[in-house]
Amino acid sequence: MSGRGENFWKTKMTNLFYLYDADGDGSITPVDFEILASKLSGLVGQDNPQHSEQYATARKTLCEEIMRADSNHDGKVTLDEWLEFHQRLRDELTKPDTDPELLEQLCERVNTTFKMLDLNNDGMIEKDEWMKTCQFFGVKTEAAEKAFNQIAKDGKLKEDKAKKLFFEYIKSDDPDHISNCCLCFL
Ligand SMILES: [Ca+2]
Ligand SMILES: [Ca+2]
Repeated sequence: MSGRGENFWKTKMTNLFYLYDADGDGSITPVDFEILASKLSGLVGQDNPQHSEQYATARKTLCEEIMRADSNHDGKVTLDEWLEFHQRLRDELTKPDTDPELLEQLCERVNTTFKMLDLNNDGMIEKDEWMKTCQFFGVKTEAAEKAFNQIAKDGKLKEDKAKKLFFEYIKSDDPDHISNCCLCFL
């Protein structure tokens, strides 16, 4: 892998780390998920109790999946642990015989984030949900719109497509790869 691509990948994963570190204390802990989830739920709207319950479950699952990166089990994911964890994921995804258990975990993670955005449960993310989330994560409107038009079909992003993009995102060290616009559901 070239030095430039490697740097790009590392920067990308570092930025993702800081998105999850919602309280800005330099590590990812379960507290960060509470903060993120409550901010996000305010954004997409939480008007019915069934949604709130699904949301709480999704938050818990996502937290468990991400906390797998805590290799020394001290309850915190540091940036080093985070980078090591994703490096391992990337290596596995690049192999022709990816470890099925790991693949299952990754699917769980992307399904969960997807569901958090898909509040009406129709298996798709619509443009307004996408735009709001992008805005929340500081993606510029123009970039968010362009990205959505590239990855969505008939104005909707489907779950299977999101999964593929997510796997590409973990692997890709190419700044121009389309998956790099998908930051907001990772
Ligand atoms: Ca934190
Ligand atoms: Ca740790």
